[in-house]
Amino acid sequence: MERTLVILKPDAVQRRLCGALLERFEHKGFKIVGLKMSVVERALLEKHYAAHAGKPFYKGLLRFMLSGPVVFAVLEGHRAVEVVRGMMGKTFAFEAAPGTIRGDYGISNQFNLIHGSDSTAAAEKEIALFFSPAELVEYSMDDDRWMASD
Ligand code: IDP
Ligand code: MG
Repeated sequence: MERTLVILKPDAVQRRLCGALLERFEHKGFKIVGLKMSVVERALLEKHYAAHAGKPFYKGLLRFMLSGPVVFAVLEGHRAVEVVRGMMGKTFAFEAAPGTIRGDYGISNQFNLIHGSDSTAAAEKEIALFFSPAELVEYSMDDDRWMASD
């Protein structure tokens, strides 16, 4: 089953939206297989956002992401990467469609509440960057026969 990495960014934590955002993913049918909170280590964040190094918003992005604690979640489910990206909405919250997380809770370009891996290859890398194997939990759910098959 596919996995993806979600980060509830510092604005989501400060605005007390973590529960509301995780609830959306649970209601959709995802299984939480990893969950923790911390201030991100700068070195890990630089690796995570390496593709954006040098872009005009990069320094501000690092400052924002280091400004307070975040919540890391690994979600497992059918086509997790694509479905979670869809639930997040477009990058700039002011453009994100109503019904998406960014569309319902934000309006800023930068403070857009949530990160989600944008490909299965990125998901694999990002999960390994922020979680040790022992922090990922294998378990079955009683509703798997409804939620977990193609
Ligand atoms: P994504 O989070 O939707 O995948 P990316 O293009 O990967 O979007 O950008 C990473 C993050 O950098 C965004 O979520 C947002 O917080 C920030 N960001 C991207 N582009 C801009 C910009 O033009 N101005 C300010 N912040 C930006
Ligand atoms: Mg991205």
